[in-house]
Amino acid sequence: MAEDDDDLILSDLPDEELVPQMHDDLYDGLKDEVVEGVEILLERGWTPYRVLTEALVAGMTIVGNDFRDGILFVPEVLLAANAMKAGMGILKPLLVETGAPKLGKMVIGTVKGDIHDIGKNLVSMMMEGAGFEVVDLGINTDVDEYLGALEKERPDILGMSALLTTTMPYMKVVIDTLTEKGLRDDYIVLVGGAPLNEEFGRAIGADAYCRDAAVAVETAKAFVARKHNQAAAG
Ligand code: B1M
Repeated sequence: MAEDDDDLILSDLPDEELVPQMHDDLYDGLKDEVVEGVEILLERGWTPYRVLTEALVAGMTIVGNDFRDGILFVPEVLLAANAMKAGMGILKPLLVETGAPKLGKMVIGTVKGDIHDIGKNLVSMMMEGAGFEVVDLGINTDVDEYLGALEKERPDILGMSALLTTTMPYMKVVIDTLTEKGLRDDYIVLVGGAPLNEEFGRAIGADAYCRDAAVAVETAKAFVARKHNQAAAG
């Protein structure tokens, strides 16, 4: 951004100027400034979730739009993503702070061929914050890695993330493999990622498509409660 911003003292800005400034700083990949902005908002009493959605996710949406429109390119987007991750790093311990008993367990990973992990990380954070235990397999996860983790961890939920139209069909490969092995009904399968929708979720045989991290938490809670009720009744 412009050199005039060099002298900008973020803590002097009121919230309504600080947040757009943080969007600019995220856009410019200014990690330290994004972290500082996050800390200032927290000190001002913002909830971690509000900082996450209004300052970070909203800023990343602007980055995404300009990436789509050919205004930003991969190196710039990587810098923005790193700044976003640094900000999320501050929020994570606050979002996952919970003394509540575990509601259930989820194994999650971004599918094979796909290295986008910001959304998945956000879902993991929010799920942990809501009281789920999360085992994160990372990016570029192939079917054997998913199956190995399911066998080892015995989670209630399998979560898959994909951000590319070319990688989202891999979710079906994983679900079909579970079906072939007679394991499909052992897990609640939740999928998400920007190019997906409900229809796609249904078509590949997932239990639900989750539009965002908050929906993922609500959906997970509802399915796990249903599973426990069925187990109690059966
Ligand atoms: Co990429 N990229 N990217 N990228 N990138 C997109 C996805 C794209 C839409 C940009 C665009 O053109 N507008 C486009 C895909 C087009 C398409 O497939 N139709 C694209 C492309 C093309 C590419 C490359 C191919 C570019 C290239 O190399 N030419 C390449 C692919 C590399 C690969 O994966 N093999 C690539 C690379 C990258 C970077 C490395 C630079 C970086 C990723 C850094 C990282 O993740 N560590 C990057 C980024 C940052 C983006 C955008 C700009 C932002 C994604 C993001 O983090 N969003 C993205 C544009 C966009 O999405 N508008 C784009 C913020 C995040 C909070 O949202 O991930 O949607 P999201 O997650 C949400 C929900 O979707 C949901 O909850 C989350 C939180 O609310 N959700 C789940 C997600 N996963 C879930 C799982 C669940 C539940 C909910 O399980 C239960």
